[in-house]
Amino acid sequence: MKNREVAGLLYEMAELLELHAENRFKIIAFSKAARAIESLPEDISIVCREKRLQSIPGVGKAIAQKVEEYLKTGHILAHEELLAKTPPGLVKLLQISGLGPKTVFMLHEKLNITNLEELENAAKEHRIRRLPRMGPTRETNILKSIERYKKRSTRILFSTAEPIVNDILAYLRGMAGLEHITAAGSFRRAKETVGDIDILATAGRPEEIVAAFVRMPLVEEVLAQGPTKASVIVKETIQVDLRIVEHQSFGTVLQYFTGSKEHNVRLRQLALSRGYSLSEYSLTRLTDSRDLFFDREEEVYAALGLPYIPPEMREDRGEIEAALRGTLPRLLEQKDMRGDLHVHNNWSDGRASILEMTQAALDLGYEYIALCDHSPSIGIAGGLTPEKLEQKIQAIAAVNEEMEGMGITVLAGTEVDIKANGRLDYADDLLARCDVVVASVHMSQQQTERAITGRLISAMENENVDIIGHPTGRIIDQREPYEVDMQAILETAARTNTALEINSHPSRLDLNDINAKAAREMGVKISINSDAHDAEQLLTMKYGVNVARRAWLEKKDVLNALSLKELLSELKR
Ligand code: DGT
Ligand code: CA
Ligand code: CA
Ligand code: ZN
Repeated sequence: MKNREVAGLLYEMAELLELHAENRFKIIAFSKAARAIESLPEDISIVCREKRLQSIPGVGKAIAQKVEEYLKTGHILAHEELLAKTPPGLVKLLQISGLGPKTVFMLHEKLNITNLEELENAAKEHRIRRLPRMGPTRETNILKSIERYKKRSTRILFSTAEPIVNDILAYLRGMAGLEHITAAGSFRRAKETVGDIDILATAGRPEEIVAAFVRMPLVEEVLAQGPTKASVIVKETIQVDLRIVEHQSFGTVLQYFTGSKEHNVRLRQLALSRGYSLSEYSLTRLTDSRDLFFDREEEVYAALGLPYIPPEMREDRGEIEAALRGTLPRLLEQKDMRGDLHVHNNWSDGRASILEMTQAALDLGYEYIALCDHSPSIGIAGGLTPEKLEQKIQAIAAVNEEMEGMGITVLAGTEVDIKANGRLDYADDLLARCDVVVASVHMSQQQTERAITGRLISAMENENVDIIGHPTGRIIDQREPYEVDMQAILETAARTNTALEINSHPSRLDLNDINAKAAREMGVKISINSDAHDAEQLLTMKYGVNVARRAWLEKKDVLNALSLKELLSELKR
């Protein structure tokens, strides 16, 4: 199928037209048509042969002719003419905020600037300020925008976006006339990182909400503002898009802007196969073009004959098929968590005492908490000598006596290091006396895939090891996962009944959603642990629960969603 190819070409035409300051409507027409063709469920060549191109929504006569030209000759003359008069790096410059098509073209004509680097050099050498309508201020602003653009290309952690979203929603909820408001996009799907923040609302007087939004104290720059939408920058680099939409379409709009794009493409194909065309505005019956409007998202799925699919699952990873078969999982929820099996305390590098951590766990409604200190080879983290670990086991017994009847049990744990040679950092008889053993790789992460995989496998084969901590070692944006044969790890975990951790530290989230989903499919248990070093960090559990939901995990798949009694019989000892 050439659908993607054709769509790509039309998107490019839209960008080129923008650069040459062509008519807005023409530009919008090209990107609309591109989007429609991209998600078309049938082969564009067949549609063309059967002279049905103009039945595709958004494809008019002029664009249909260009598509036909491409399919017949392999090129579009108008596209080649546009390309011929446009240096390749120029299109990208449109993404620098404050640079419109006219300015970009002028910079090209007067200074022969063709890409970002040349633009930056010209600004630094003060060649831009001498141009008509420019001056020193605009030159400085261009430099600032370039800096921001460079930073903006990186995504932000979910946990960074979360307080921003909460602040914005709380702020706008205080406005008169506001009805619904919710975050959409990757944030609503609880992805580990988000590119930008999307917010949708309905309101009686949209202009007033948009005006309040761009004037919020945290807004640093307004990128665009219209009667029903605006885009702003907060915290230097984070883009937030607000759209105020029609009340009657809120269900379809929320569905559309929650994404993912891949899920939406599949859903629209399903709609077509059932005789409907699904857009952000409505579900249109193809036989009589009648629009059905939904103000609730559940109704959109129901109208297509599907149960509600939770946002975290909307990645086209089989959720639509599962929904059709009626086999969607009942996703784990935060309130299902009964304890935390990997937290630290001040016996090693933690900041709170055993008692403080236990009290905090009790306040969260947990039934148990496992206090895991590092082992000796992690010297910098104050790893416990074997003697110290013995003492800690006794101290925990004393705490349990003290907490008798309070409804919480403290488990004596350890996060034992898996050494470079694959051995564990404590003797087996000592490990056997712990209630919970988490084994993790910390040192020699540069080893080959074979070596690291071997270390993890031998740790899992030790009957004292209950959980593998942060199994791939990745830290988002800072450290790549170590080389590891995940398939072999999952097979061994299943065979030895060892749980794998979803470490809920917001920069770790290790296992990630994809690996955790594969683990579930192989019957491997998951333990979601905060790895908290103080009481407050216990609250990061929710980020691990997000990953678990994106991995389709149910309560029964998660070790620490079990009651204490069930947990103790599940653990190997
Ligand atoms: P992000 O921001 O990169 O983390 O990811 P999203 O998923 O939030 O993407 P974004 O902000 O570009 O758009 C929000 C949603 O809008 C997206 O998940 C699906 C929908 N959407 C946006 N553009 C398109 C498109 O070209 N085609 C389709 N089918 N859906 C789109
Ligand atoms: Ca987004
Ligand atoms: Ca967006
Ligand atoms: Zn740890």
